[in-house]
Amino acid sequence: MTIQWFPGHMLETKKLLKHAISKVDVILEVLDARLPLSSANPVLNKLSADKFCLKVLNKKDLADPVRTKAWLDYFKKERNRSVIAVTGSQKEETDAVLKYCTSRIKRNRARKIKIMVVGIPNTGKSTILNTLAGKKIAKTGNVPAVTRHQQRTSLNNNIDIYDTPGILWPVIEPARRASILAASGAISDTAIDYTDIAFFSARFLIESYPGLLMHRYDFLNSVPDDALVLIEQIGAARGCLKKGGIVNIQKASELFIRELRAGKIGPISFETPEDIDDDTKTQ
Ligand SMILES: Nc1nc2c(ncn2[C@@H]2O[C@H](COP(=O)(O)OP(=O)(O)OP(=O)(O)O)[C@@H](O)[C@H]2O)c(=O)[nH]1
Ligand SMILES: [Mg+2]
Repeated sequence: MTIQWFPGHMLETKKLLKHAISKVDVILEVLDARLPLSSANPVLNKLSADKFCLKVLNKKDLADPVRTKAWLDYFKKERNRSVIAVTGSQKEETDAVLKYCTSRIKRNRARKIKIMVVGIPNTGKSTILNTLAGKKIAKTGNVPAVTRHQQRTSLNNNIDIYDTPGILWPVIEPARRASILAASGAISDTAIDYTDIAFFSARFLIESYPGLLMHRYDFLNSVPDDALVLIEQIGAARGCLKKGGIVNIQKASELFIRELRAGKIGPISFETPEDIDDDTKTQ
């Protein structure tokens, strides 16, 4: 499966960023802590290559803490990059992000510090901005592509922060990456097939987090080997049925993905730093 979802405002934003990035002091690249590899936009990486970039692993509360720690250790080794993990609604944590940014810049009081927040859709860029500002300035929402235009906000301490629309790239491949992005909620509903994503996610959870599945779905006698069987059992237990008592796989898939995205199955991460060198995982 590849995904193609590149609406016009993303192309516009990409063009804007090409010029705007050179004028800012720091880039905050907001990644999804559950998928720090797949949520890193190669286009943004290229555009920000010469700038100091702080990678913010957001949605820490939804991610596997052991894997997040491994990612923090991994990213700390990158040149011109630093990393921090946060929950976007937590003021103390986002303030730490700001403090880190300002500590990296030689301050000239006459000039405002410019920070630009970038990333793929739905990683929590606008949420972080709102938490930093202490009020709801930017619209947020649990669907991708909520922000459609760049927005500047002046914070108290002589800092201007720019929120930008989440952007992807024209063709998302390989299949594993497309599936992980879709499972996380970064891709529009119009471009994905919920049953495909649910089967992918079920296979992943059976392999990597069987204990969480048993805990959440306590009606299971054991974790099935097969993704279809798992989705069927969840659908049956949760009343996702068609006429005649047959499980409605589409409905069961949607329910499963909703629960996964909301963290109801537990804190999970799709990727570890080892995946970077593991070609077989990107097929
Ligand atoms: N659990 C959890 N949810 C978060 C966190 N940060 C943001 N969210 C939720 O994630 C969803 C997307 O947040 P936004 O701030 O709109 O994301 P965005 O990156 O601005 O998205 P676009 O504007 O579409 O690019 C919203 O439902 C937020 O409430 C977090 O740290 N933890
Ligand atoms: Mg936004």
